[in-house]
Amino acid sequence: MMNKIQRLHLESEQRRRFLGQAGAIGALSALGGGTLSAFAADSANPASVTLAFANGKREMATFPQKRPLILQTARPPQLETPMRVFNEGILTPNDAFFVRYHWSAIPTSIDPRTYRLKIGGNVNTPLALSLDDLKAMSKALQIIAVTQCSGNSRGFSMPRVAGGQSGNGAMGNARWTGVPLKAVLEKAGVKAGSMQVSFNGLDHPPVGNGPDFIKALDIDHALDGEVMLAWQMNDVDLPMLNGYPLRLIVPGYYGTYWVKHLSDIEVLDKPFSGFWMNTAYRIPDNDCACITPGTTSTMTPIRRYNVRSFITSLSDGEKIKSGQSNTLRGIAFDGGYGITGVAISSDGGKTWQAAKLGEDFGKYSFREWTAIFTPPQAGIYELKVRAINRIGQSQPMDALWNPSGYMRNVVETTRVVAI
Ligand SMILES: Nc1nc2c(c(=O)[nH]1)N[C@H]1C(S)=C(S)[C@@H](COP(=O)(O)O)O[C@H]1N2
Ligand SMILES: [Mo]
Repeated sequence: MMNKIQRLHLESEQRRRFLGQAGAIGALSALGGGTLSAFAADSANPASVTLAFANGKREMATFPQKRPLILQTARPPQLETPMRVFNEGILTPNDAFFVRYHWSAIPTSIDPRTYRLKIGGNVNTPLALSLDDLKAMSKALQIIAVTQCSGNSRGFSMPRVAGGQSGNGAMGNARWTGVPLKAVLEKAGVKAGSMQVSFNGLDHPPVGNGPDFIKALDIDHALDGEVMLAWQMNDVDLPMLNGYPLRLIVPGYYGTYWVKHLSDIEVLDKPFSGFWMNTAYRIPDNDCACITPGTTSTMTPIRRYNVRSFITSLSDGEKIKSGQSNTLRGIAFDGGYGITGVAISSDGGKTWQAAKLGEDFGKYSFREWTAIFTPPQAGIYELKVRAINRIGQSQPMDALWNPSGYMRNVVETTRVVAI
């Protein structure tokens, strides 16, 4: 355990690093309500947490506009949401929403008056749109959708793989407000023969050092009316670390496509070619996106989420009373077909009981579920949760494996002790 002085030192160290990155003196004021205050460690706000895999100890750290979150790296900021947050409600609060970046040169201050979104390439009329232009363009679109990092839960991969060793908290669910990407592309006039659209943000690699983070979508996907440009998250401006002032929302698709601080859109008359599509974020090109460790496969870009579900009301090792009924609660989601069923087992998967689904906030949202569990006698119970979606996709009982630790969606197990 760290003592209070060490903790404060760690925080001020992180604060210095974060604010020092772009040398942005104005960062504090630009971040407005951002809180940089130290926090006191107690059981609700521990100074560190231990994720349930080897070397899983992580400090909690406070970044601008964020409550203490699980620290993966400080430079660039990579923060994970503690699982108990997902039990507080179906929308993940902005100050608890996870953060992921690839390069440390991230913007810490952006002037909304001079910010412009450029649209160019294979279009009739290249555009440079202000935030006001965007807001005036079409009726605002709202959608509740999950963002999940491809490598969420990577730390549980066996055999272990390289990359950020995340627990299950590199995901979140928010209400996004913006305009359909389609409206912007139509305003620019997409020329015949266009194949893909690429997206770049204001962050960049350290000078002369590595490929800029740019992602691409097929033209039909970009024009589907659901992919959107959002300036609000849960009804307020995007937090800086989640992409202020504008980010791409790609419902049902892994977070890697949700480009933050979006600044350049380019329509392409041929497939995009770049590191973050051609080399990184690729999965085995088969139905399970999986291979046997030690073998190889042809690879394809990662796309939609598979089905996942979690118990959020109890954590591993928690004690409950035998003979008393407990309401188990949790969340489930998928890549946009919609969750149609959730089942619970209290005997390690031998028998299952249907859970009750909560309110439907749309096919891209977390879906709440509840189930009653009464442990008949004292002992250890292996609780398992498994969801199924509209097209019959579910979760494997044994974890699937791929070399990047992407798309983990094994049936989760929570062991509780009835006393
Ligand atoms: N500009 C920019 N956008 C980005 C990234 C990035 O490094 N730079 N990372 C992507 C990845 S891999 C993920 S998982 C999501 C995370 O979104 P969040 O930080 O808002 O949680 O942002 C995506 N958008
Ligand atoms: Mo990611």
